[in-house]
Amino acid sequence: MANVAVIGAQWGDEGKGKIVDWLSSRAEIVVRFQGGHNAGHTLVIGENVYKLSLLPSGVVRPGKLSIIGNGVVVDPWHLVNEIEAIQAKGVAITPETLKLAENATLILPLHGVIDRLREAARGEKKIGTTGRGIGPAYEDKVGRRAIRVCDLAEPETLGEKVDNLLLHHNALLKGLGEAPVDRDALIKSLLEVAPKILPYACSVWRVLDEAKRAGKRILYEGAQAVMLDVDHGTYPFVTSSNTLAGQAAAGSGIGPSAIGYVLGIAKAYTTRVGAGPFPTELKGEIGELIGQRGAEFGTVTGRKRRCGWFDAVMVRQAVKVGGIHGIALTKLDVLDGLKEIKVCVGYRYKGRTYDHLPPGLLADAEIEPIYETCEGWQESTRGARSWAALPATAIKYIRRVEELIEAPVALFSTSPERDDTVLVH
Ligand code: 2SA
Ligand code: MG
Repeated sequence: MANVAVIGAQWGDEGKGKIVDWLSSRAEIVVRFQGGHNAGHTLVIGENVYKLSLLPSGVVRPGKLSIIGNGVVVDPWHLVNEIEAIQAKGVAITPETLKLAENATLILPLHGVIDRLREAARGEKKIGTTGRGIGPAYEDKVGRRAIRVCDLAEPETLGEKVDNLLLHHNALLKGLGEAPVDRDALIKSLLEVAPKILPYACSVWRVLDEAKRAGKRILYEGAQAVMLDVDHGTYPFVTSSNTLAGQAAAGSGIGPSAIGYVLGIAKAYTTRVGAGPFPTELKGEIGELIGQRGAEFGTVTGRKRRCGWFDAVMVRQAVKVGGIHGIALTKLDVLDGLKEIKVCVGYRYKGRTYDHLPPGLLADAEIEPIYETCEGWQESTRGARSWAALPATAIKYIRRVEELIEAPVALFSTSPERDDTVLVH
């Protein structure tokens, strides 16, 4: 197996965690390269359920090296809590098994405050963020005023950096009539958390370079998805990072040739959490049914996910812009028993048809999906462990999806269990 990058091909929650966990049995290193604790993965391993949001999914497998790359925004307090929660389940996490990029940007409490204030101010027009401070932290990074992991190791210059940061934020907070951030309290809490995360900090690029030269297999674990990418997604209803596989290189400090195979994850239907356009959304009974059966609630915030039919136009675009070689199709079993299954093959808008997502029109509710109807299957596919165990109509559905998205379905999965993952090609 070459190195693999796993990315979401829709709007997130496609089941990346499960696939990454499954693939990590064949890799030595698992790397997160963007996003932060806005991601949410639920791993079901035997009796144990692990909820991860910042730690790479390989962390629950003994003997794997987990890496948090520089492209990730790291809330140090959250990181400590998550490490402790996973350790409490008997999983060993040590500076030998977890490496944190010293040049990663920190999420500070003020970022969460700003995120939530802005969302409240937008009212009806809110993005529907996770409220975790992701956007404001990336803004500070690009604005060249962020506090980074390595800054925690230099208490003598931390005050200066915090002053530079607050020069920006306190002026804005004042304008909004909000209390300014207390400089000394922020420095104190950063210095308190520092000894808990600094043992994991290192030059991740060097670790990866050595791994690459030693021929170790690397798995890059994307968070969120192509349609939430800040450039290629349904802007402005996106997250604040690049979620494409290309970011795996920049977000961890390794050249693009070290990425290898790009696996996109897509559900056999579509979900979205948060606001923004969703042409194939089903607001009635079928949408409810899919949501119930698929247990479609956010891992991080518990928010109910919006559900709809598979949008082949959107996934095809994700395949192209994401450089996706193959798709892992998940949650096929959720569609069991439906008489008919629809697939979006184009959009209609003001009398014109489109075979792609027009960036300027997307936010318009008037955009209408053009559907093709596939025959459903009455048999249960839950836990199917081979291609042969699938009903003929389910196979036909998968084949049609492959044609429409112009990429092969390389894997499919039919339950949250680690072993119910089938390699097709
Ligand atoms: P943010 O917080 O700034 O990244 O939010 C911006 C948009 O990105 C969406 N987003 C997500 N969508 C799906 N899943 C995500 N992670 C959690 C999960 C979500 C949860 O895996 O279940 O628990 O609610 C995720 N993270 C960000 C978000 O909904 C906004 O549309
Ligand atoms: Mg998730």
